[in-house]
Parts: sequence; structure tokens; C-alpha cells
Amino acid sequence: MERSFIIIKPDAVQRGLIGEIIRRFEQKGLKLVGLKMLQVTREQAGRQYSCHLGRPFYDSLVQFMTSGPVCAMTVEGKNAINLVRKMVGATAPENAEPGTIRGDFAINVQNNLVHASDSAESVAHELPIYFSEQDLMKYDSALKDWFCKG
Ligand code: IDP
Ligand code: MG
Repeated sequence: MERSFIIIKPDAVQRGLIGEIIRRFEQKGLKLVGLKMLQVTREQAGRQYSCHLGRPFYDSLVQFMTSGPVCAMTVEGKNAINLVRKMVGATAPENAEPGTIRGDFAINVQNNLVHASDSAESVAHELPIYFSEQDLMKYDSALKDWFCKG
């Protein structure tokens, strides 16, 4: 089953949206296998966003991501990577469709509530920055036949 990596960013934690965001992924049928609150270090943020090094927003982004606690998550499901990106919505708030997390709750391009890996390569790069393999739960979901068949 495909894995995706998600961070509920500091703005969403401050706004009390952790539960709302987790609820959406759970109710979609994604299986939660990793969940932790942590304070992101500059080193972790730098590694996570290494592809954006040199962009005008990079320093501010690292500052933002390290400004307060976040909630890191790993979910599993069929086509989890693309599904999660779709549920998160477009980066720019004016492009994020209503019904998506950003479309429903974000108005600022930087403080856009959620990070989600955009490809299998991104998951392979980002997930190990925050989770070891032992951190991730291995279990059968009682609902797997409802969500995963076909
Ligand atoms: P993504 O999170 O939708 O994948 P990316 O382009 O990978 O978007 O950018 C990473 C993060 O950097 C965004 O989620 C947002 O927090 C921030 N960011 C992206 N573009 C801008 C910008 O133009 N101004 C300020 N911050 C930005
Ligand atoms: Mg990105």
C-alpha cells in the first residue's frame, strides 16, 4: 500500500485545526500509521525544503516551520500520495479549491496549514527526516475490505 507523508504546520496547530485535518484523512479511508508532535529544527526544515534553497521565500519558510510545534503524520492507502495532495489543495490560496484543506481554511501562501509529499521520491526524501521505520505502526485496519478492495 502506498505511503504518504504529511506535516500539519505550526499555523494549523496554533489555530486548533489538528483534529479537523486528521479527521479528513481518516474519514477518506487513509490508514494512519505514524503520528507525532514535534518542534522542527532548522536542520530538519533545511533538509525537507532543500529543493527550495535559494528561492526568495526559503528563509521565511524555514523560520515559519521552526516557529512552533507541528504534527507529523504518515498515512497509507491506495494512491495515497496523489489523494492527499488533492485533499490538501493548491499551494496558492487563490487556486486552492473549496473542499480542500487549504481552500477551506488558508488565505496566506506561506501559512497554508499542511505539507504533503508530492511524489514517491519526495516521500523517500522527507519521511525519514521525521520518522524511523520503528516509529511506523504495522497493523491491519478492520475497515480494509471497505476501503481497499478493487
Ligand atoms: P507545496 O507545499 O504545495 O508543495 P511548494 O511550492 O513545494 O508548495 O512550496 C513549499 C512551501 O513554501 C509552501 O507550502 C508554502 O508554505 C511556501 N511557499 C511556496 N511558495 C511561496 C511564495 O511564493 N511565498 C511564500 N511562501 C511560499
Ligand atoms: Mg512541495
